[in-house]
Amino acid sequence: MGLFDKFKQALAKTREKISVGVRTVLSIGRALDDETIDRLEEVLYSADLGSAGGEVIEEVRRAYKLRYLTRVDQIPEFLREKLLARLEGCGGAITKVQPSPTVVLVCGVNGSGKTTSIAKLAAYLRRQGNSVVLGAGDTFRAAAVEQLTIWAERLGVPIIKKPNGADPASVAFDAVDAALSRGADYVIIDTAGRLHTQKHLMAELEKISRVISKRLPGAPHEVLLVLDATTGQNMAQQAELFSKATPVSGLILAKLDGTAKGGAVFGLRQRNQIPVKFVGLGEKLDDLEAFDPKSFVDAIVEPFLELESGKAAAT
Ligand SMILES: Nc1nc2c(ncn2[C@@H]2O[C@H](COP(=O)(O)OP(=O)(O)O)[C@@H](O)[C@H]2O)c(=O)[nH]1
Ligand SMILES: [Mg+2]
Repeated sequence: MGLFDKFKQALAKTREKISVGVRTVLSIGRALDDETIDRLEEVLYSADLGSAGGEVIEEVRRAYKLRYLTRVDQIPEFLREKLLARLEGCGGAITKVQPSPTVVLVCGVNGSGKTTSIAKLAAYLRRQGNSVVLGAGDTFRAAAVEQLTIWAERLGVPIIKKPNGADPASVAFDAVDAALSRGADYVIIDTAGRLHTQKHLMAELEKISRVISKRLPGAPHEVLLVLDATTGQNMAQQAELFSKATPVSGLILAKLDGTAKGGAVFGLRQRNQIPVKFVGLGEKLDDLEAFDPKSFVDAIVEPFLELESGKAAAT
C-alpha cells in the first residue's frame, strides 16, 4: 500500500466528516458566497484543523472578496495549496552523521508511544542498512526496560540497560559508548516521560544531553519528541513544553491511525516550527512512516474534490 492510501486509511474519520460537510456545501450551490464560505468554515472546523482551519478560511474570504475565487469547484485546489504551505519543511529526513554514531534522544510524556516508536524507528533504520544500538533510558519504570528489551530481542539489536532506578544519564552515556565501540550507525535512547514538574523534566533532559555530549561532542544529533496524535490540539502545548526543556529537532506523531484528530498537524507545525519527521500508523514494527506532507495533504483534500465533480469521491 502506498503512503497516500495509508494516510487515507488513517484519516478515514476526518475524511468522513469532511465528506458529510462538503455535501451540505454542495446542497447550497456552486457559486461561492458568504453562506457557502460559512459552511466551508464548519467543514474545516469539524476536521479539527484548529487555528489553521480558521486562517485558511480567512484566506478563502480574502480571495473571494478579490474575486480570485468565485466558484466552489476552485476550493479543493486552493485548500491543497494553502494546507501544503503550512507543512513546508516537514519530512522524514533523519540526520546521519559521519563518523558514526548518530545519537537520537527520544522524549515525550508517558503513554505517548515512545518505546514503541523507538522499536519502529530501529526497524526503519535497519531496513535502510544501518546498524542500531538501543539505550533503555526510562529507568523509572521496570516495565519500560522490559518492553524495550523485548523489542530489542525481536529486532536482534543490542540494548544497553541498567537496574531499575539507575541514573538515565549514565545509561545514555553507556549506550553511546557501546555504539562507538561497535561502530554502530545509530544509537536511540529512550527516556522517562514523567511530567510532574516542568523543572524536573528540564533538569533530567538537560543532564542526559550534557552527559551524552561528554562522551561524544556534538551529540545528541536528533532529539525526537513523540506526541500522541489522538490528543489533537494538545500536541502543540506539549511540543512547546518540551522545546523549553531541550531543543527538539523533530516530531514523531504516534497513533495517527484511526484518530479523528490528524488535522491537528497543521496547527502544530505553525505554532512550533518543529518538523514532523515520522508518523506512527499502528502498533507493529513496520507501522512507522517517514512523513510526507504531499500525501498527507492529498488524503485530507480528496473528500473536497467532490466540490469539483459534484459527485461522491471514492473513499
Ligand atoms: N494504534 C497505535 N498504537 C500505538 C502507536 N504507537 C504506540 N501505540 C500504543 O500506545 C501504547 C503506549 O505506547 P508506549 O510505546 O509504551 O508509550 P511510552 O510510554 O511513551 O513509551 C502502547 O499500547 C502502544 O502499542 C501507533 O502508532 N498506533
Ligand atoms: Mg516507554
